[in-house]
Amino acid sequence: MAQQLRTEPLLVQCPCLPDRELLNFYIDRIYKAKWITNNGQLVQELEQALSEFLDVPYLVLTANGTSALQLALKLYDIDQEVITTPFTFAATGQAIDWVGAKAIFADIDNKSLCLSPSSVAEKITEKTQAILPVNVYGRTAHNQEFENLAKQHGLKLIYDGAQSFGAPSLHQKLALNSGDATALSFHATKIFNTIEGGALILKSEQDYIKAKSMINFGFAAGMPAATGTNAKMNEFEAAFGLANLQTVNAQIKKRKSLTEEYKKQLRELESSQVIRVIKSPNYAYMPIQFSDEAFLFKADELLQQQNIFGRRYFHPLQPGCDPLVLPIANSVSNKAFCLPLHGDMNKEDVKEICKVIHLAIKQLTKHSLRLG
Ligand code: T4K
Repeated sequence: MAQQLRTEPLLVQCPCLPDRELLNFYIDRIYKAKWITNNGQLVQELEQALSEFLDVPYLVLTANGTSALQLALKLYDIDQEVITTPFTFAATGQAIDWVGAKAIFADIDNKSLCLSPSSVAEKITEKTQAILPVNVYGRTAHNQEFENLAKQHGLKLIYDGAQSFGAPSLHQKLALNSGDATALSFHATKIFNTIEGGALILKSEQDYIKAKSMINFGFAAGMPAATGTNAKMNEFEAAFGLANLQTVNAQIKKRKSLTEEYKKQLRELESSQVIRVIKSPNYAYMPIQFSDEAFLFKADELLQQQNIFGRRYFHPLQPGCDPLVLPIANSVSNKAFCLPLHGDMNKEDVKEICKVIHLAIKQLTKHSLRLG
């Protein structure tokens, strides 16, 4: 491989920064109003704009995706067992733990990489109160089966849709409108960001009013009415969001064209089954799955030598789970790798990354490693 030329690291994600003039317009409004948090005008505008953009009935903005998940669990008084996936970011299990409930891990489906309904069905006990699937890489699957299971056993169905932000589409509609509630993350590294931030999508006005109160110390009509928390988004984050929302479709388009280039460059490795290119329907991530963990290690090593940094989303599995009884999640977690994908890169970057992956495979197969 040629000597490292890249002076700036190419990271797995890079935040989308809004147009400065547009951001200043919103910040000027904050200065004029002298109102910087507690359900200010910009938070209200962003809430409305996002409900329309995502085409969802009710949406409550929160401090981050983790607090949106905690809010959903508290909203439905979940304090016993919640069945979820081991193949997700640490926040999913931690949110369950934080509200005093217990995460019970079911295995994932090998094709969708999302929680497997048959594995969930095996874990339901009299203590189960909710099913919490995760829209991994923006994917969503088995929604009807989960609806049926929840209905049959009287369970709440709460989706972790932290990675699910996307342009309107049928898939997107399904991803955001299933179950009782869906938590979103607007963290800096997400397609749409408010620096830190998140939202909870809800189906009923009653849940919406309760959730709005819960993120503001349980206040109702200016008085503390129930136990709540402080999970509010502030006006500067909302300003960032309102400005970023103007360009989010362009961002998604750029990610789509980079994803297509990746697919083109990796086609040969995919047809020889050395890797599987995993679809991220909203272009949130560029995940691939190696047929052998050794390929992953080699590719990562050679990429790092070129100052390029992918990420093992998600490895290891969630703390507290036993990988030995979750064979599919364990195998996928050992071989999945997210390549850089964001608006700050171009097709030449993609070609370089794929060239390094080809080289890694070549180096290892030369040493007669058999594909699994
Ligand atoms: N559920 C799921 C399924 C999730 O994926 C997440 C969050 C949540 C729940 C919880 O939502 P939040 O409470 O976070 O809103 C990052 C994000 O921090 C996290 O939000 C996200 N998932 C997760 C998948 O990715 P790390 O630990 O990988 O972050 P970090 O700091 O290593 O950054 C990732 C890459 O981005 C690095 O290469 C550095 C780069 N970066 C990062 C930041 C913050 C930048 O270039 N600029 C930046 O400002 O978790």
